[in-house]
Parts: sequence; C-alpha cells; structure tokens
Amino acid sequence: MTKKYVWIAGLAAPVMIAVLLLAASPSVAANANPSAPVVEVTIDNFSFGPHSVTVPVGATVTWINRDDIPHTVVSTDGVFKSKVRDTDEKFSYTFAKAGTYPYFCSVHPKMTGTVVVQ
Ligand SMILES: [Cu+2]
Repeated sequence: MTKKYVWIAGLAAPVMIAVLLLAASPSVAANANPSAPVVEVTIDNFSFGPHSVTVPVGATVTWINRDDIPHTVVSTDGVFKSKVRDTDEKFSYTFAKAGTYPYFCSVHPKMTGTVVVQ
C-alpha cells in the first residue's frame, strides 16, 4: 500500500510539470512578442474612446463598434481602412512602425482619433 502511494506521488510531479508546459506553450506560440499588447478602442455615441491611445511598436489596436449605427476606421494617411463596422463588429490593425496615425470615420468625418506608436 505504502509503496504504491509513493509511486503515484513520484509520477504526479512530472505529469503536473508536463501539463503546465502544455498549458503555457500555446500563448507563447500565438504571440511571439508578449510585450506587444492588444489595445482596445471603443466606438460609442459617435466618438472613439479613448480619443488618443499611445502604444508600443508591434501593438495591435482593436476598435469595437458599440454604437447602434455603422462606423468605419480610416487612417487619414491611408495606412489602414476598415470596412463598415456594424454594432459589435471589430477592426484590428497591428502597428509595425513608430509614428502618429490620425484616423476618422468615413461615414461621419467629424469622428476622429489618433494612435501614437512609440
Ligand atoms: Cu461613424
């Protein structure tokens, strides 16, 4: 009885380590640069919030339309351009270069925002 218990306990530790390694590896594979975050901008009530976001090089910005009317996310300098986003639809862009990226909604050009990439 005692011998069997020791054998199971001895097996448990390596199995636990293997499980932890397996659980950790997909996130490492999915994001090669874990310091590059995903930043969310909410579209609501005809405005982008926050109006300006500052992100590191390599970060992905995801816009989510929480308004009940369609909007777009269009770079003023032609760097990125979303399709028309209906309620709860998203648009993402990954910023590979530092710079200031002003954008607007082509349906309502008074809606503006800025992404600053450092
Ligand atoms: Cu709009």
